[in-house]
Amino acid sequence: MRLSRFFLPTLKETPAEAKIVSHRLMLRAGMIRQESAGIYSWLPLGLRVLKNIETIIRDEQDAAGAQEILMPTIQSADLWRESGRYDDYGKEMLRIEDRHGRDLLYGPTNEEMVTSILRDCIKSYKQLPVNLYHIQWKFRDEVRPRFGIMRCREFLMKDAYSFDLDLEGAKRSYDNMFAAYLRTFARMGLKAVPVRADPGAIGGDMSHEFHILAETGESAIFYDAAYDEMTLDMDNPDVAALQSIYAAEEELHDPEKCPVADDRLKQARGIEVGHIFFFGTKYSAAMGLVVDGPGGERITPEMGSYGIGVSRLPAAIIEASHDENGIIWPDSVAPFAVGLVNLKVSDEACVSQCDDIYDRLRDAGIEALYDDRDERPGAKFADMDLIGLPWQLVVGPRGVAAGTVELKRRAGGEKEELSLDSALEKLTG
Ligand code: P5A
Repeated sequence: MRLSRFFLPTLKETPAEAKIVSHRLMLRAGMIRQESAGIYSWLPLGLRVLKNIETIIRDEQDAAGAQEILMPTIQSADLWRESGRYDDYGKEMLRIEDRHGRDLLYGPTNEEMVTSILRDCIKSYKQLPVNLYHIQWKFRDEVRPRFGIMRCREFLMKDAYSFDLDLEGAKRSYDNMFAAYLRTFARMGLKAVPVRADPGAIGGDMSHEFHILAETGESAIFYDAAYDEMTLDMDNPDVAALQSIYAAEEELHDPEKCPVADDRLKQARGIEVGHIFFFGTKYSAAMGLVVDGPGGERITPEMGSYGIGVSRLPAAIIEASHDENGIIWPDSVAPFAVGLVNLKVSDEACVSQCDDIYDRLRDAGIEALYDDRDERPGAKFADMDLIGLPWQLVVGPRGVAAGTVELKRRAGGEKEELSLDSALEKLTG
């Protein structure tokens, strides 16, 4: 993509309303735009990151055996009357009336809907276990939307729902998602801390939140130093060992009853990027989801649900990975792999060299953002640092004469003068 054609409305000034660094950088880098309180448009640079994050999540959900579906954003109030949550959910639910006077709502979550799908579509124990997920927009009329897309009203969630025949199977499904979450966040360059949490409006008696440590995190978490000392094999994380380590979100942490000695107890701020729940038959029983067992007995499936804050993740990643000049994207989610910078667009040799590199990168399957604008080098470097692409490949008249290019790694800032072939090799390797 040529930067001269790319819709990238960067801001020079730091927007006054943005209180935390991820919000400031996302606005300055032209990733998002606020439409109304807690409601955002995603501009091309931001959407590319969001899509990459979605892809990693989808990949790990599929690998864990969950199957993708797509449920609507608008739901019927009657479904929620069946579970009893229509009245319980309160003001966070956006309620809508259609032209026929029927009560609808913009879904804040989908436990009821997915339970009704299973109720209508399965009859036998042979059709279980099953885990269905979707990646869909949600609406929660938060009292205080803040920090940009971190806590907003309209947000993208990955939500999965598991159905099992017995408690043992349900715990296996829970642990399976637990492990998938650790892998998912690790692939985004994030170390997530799983902590016991309060299930709140979703219900049930066991839940874990996954937190990214950051000063600006909205939650306080407490955990045993053993977690930091543990080496985790992300391909096959030891879920039982992890769950046995004390770790709790503020509301569940009771200093009186905490089994960890003071000098071993860590306190930190965290951004909640995922939350998983085990709630047994709360929805299946209330909504009459039953299957026939092997001996003709009626079985009410045990359920769990598993959420990831997809649209919160770009902000969480930025909180964890930035410097004073801007964002530092991990390779796996970066909007482009490399920024190709032409320092002098009035120089024919530079232009033809850059055009050639641009074609070769494309042929090698590497996505580049090609800064072909007629701007000062300082402005080009500042923009590249701001938008945080993992590599910068810089072409100027001196290098062209010497047969070299400069390759800079955004994280760490190391620069190397290399022949074009070695630079390309480094990028493709
Ligand atoms: C789990 C999946 C649920 O809704 N039902 C389906 C369960 N869980 S949750 O904890 O309430 O939300 C899951 C994740 O969504 C993100 N999230 C938000 N992101 C941005 N703005 C919000 N207002 C918001 N609310 C929740 C969080 O990452 C949360 O862990």
